[in-house]
Amino acid sequence: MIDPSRLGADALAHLPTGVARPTYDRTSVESGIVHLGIGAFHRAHQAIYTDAVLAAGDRRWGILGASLRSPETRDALTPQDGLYTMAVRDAAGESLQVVGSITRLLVAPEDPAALLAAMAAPATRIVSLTVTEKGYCHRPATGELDEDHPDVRHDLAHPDRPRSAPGFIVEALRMRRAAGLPAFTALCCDNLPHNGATLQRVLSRFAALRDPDLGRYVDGELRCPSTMVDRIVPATTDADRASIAAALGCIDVWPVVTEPFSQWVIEDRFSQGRPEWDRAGATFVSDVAPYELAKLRLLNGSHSTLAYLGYLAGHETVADTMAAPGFAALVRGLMLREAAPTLPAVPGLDPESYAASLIERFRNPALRHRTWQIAMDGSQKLPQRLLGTVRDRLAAGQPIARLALGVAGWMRYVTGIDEQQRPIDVRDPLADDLRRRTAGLTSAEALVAALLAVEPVFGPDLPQSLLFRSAVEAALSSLLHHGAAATVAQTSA
Ligand code: CS2
Repeated sequence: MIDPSRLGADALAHLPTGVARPTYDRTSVESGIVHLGIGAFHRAHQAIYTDAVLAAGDRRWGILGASLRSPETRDALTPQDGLYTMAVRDAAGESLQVVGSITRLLVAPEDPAALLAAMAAPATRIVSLTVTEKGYCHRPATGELDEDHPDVRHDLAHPDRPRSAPGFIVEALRMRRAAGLPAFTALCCDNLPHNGATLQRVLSRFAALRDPDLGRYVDGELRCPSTMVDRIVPATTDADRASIAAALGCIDVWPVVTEPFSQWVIEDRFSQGRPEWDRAGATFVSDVAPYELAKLRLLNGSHSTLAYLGYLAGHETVADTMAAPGFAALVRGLMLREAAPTLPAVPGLDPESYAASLIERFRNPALRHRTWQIAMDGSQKLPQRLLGTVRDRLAAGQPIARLALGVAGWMRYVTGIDEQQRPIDVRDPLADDLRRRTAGLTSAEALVAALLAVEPVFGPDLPQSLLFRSAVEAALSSLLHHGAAATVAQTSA
């Protein structure tokens, strides 16, 4: 039964003229891409580039989206024929676009066989992923498969009913091989270091644990190009739903909100062809590494630092945090004085203007990007965002004061108690372990000792560095005694 008040194929013709909408016949679209993890980031990034490719006439690249965890997105978008709205916002205002590139949605836990069938289908040429850093079942400090991960153990024991992304991908590859079909390309679109190589390593090892011959096949036949993905996409709020419904004249249960800026750099290494995403603004290169490193260390390193210290200082959003004394200077210093000197040259990227554009993006008053949202999964994010930079600075005998303050902010945050003695809702795969390790500890020395011992985060080397330990202890001591706002306000630019 069509709900006239709800966004859907029938509502497209009635939308206000200013709202962009799909101009192509969606019924002629083939699903050439299966995407794992249809969260807001994917829907404001890859799905937008792909929508433009479909509009340009290549109908092979529709997206079949699958959630590996919850049915929410499927439940929201399926009654809307897969359509949803992207709101692009900045100080100048808002523009709306209804997006048509996602043509079907599945929920893996409900029907793993249906997802495997879609991934093993002849038309499927690319399997892409945004499953967040923790969705790869790897050890963040080393990038190796975590063979003790409960989902890995489950999927090795039940290969035809996987739970994890590695489990689904390897089983689908086995099915394609058995059917005489070529391997698809596996395209990681998450903020992992060397994300293509990390995915390849995880999949090859998982396959080898299942069957050494399958391991050799995955190693030899599967291509996992690396990518650098960039767009700030806060979680959608009810206020967003209400304002967008008012602008559309109908209800979209799950729109996405984002900024004007978008970047996608992709290693051009696909086994069965790929969409011309470059015609929609993406960049194909032979080596993504310099772009990825710059983005992870400058943008994401600053984001995590702002998230922990901003949250502790009582700021709900990144824009609020940037308006408070010392925070803009702190991240400018972290980017230009500490991170940028560790980067190789990046074609077309000047660190000064890149840092200035990031500061403008962080300041965007129209985006309510919560510090709490970015603070999630720090144990999975810190290695590539701050600790890699720390290692390079220590190796070069260079100071690390601002990086150490970012790490100390995370340590203070994962104690789970804020500066008003209220509990913090710490979301992290290691949250229970981190809380156990810090329970009852009050001194900077004791907290640093307890948390540096978390090897999946800090590895075997950083706990041995007296320079690192003392820098983090000094920063944490200031946070404990003076609070985040005062500590940041007195940090030099
Ligand atoms: C953020 C990223 O939540 C987070 O961890 O730092 O999602 C960030 O917004 C994107 O990487 C920007 O491209």
